[in-house]
Amino acid sequence: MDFDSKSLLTLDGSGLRERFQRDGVLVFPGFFNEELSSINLELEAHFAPYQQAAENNVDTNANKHGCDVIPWSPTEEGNKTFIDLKEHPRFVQATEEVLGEGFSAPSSLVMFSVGGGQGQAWHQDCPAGEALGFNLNRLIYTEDVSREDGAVVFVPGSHKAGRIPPGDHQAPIDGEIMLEPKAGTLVFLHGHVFHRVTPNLNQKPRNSVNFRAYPAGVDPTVNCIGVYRNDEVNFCDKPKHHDGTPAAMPAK
Ligand SMILES: O=C(O)CCC(=O)C(=O)O
Repeated sequence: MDFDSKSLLTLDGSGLRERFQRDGVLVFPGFFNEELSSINLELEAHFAPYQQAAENNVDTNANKHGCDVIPWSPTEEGNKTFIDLKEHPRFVQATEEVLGEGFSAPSSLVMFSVGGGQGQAWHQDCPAGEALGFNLNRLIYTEDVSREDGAVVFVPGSHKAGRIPPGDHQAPIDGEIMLEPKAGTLVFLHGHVFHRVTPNLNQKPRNSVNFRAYPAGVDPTVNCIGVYRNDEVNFCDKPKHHDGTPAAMPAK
């Protein structure tokens, strides 16, 4: 299966939708270009203190052991660069082609990890099942991401396979594709697709920008429960801090 082809950019709306329904994944290399430098400046400014703290081994809330993803919601803070990115006309159009009219995208989530992070264990962003609906991850990579930085791995078609089976957090699953996205790549990833991020093997920080979107009528609270191979995590009770192993469910 070809997940790194520019041809996706030339598919018409119905082609995109059909391909998304089949695979649960669309990869658009080079979707963003001239926007990248200003986004990277914003990211650098926001995350510099965290990076500095990590380099100096300072134990802050943000880089506590077992917390290697530091989240940021820039549009909620009124950050103009990220608001413009979210409203980028081709980006909105591609989303509409895949999800249909009336989709919502209430939030933004930048995930930053300092070097040496554990990546993210296999998961689905919400419980599989037609009734609840799903989120669409709209992931933007603003810098080249290599295998050593933390590749994103997904199993095409697994959004139709029900709950992710039990197993090891990073053990390969049949049919998985490992993507090392280049700067400017946009990935549309169905929230039920099995996916993970491989551990960061170097000291280079890694980030991804995610503007999650929901088909009309789907409540964003579908994302409250993250589904891991051996566990579930209630992110509405607990902030999304991945450390490669799921946090325990709060006692009922
Ligand atoms: O950072 C990435 O590449 C993927 C993020 C992800 O898995 C998620 O937001 O659920």
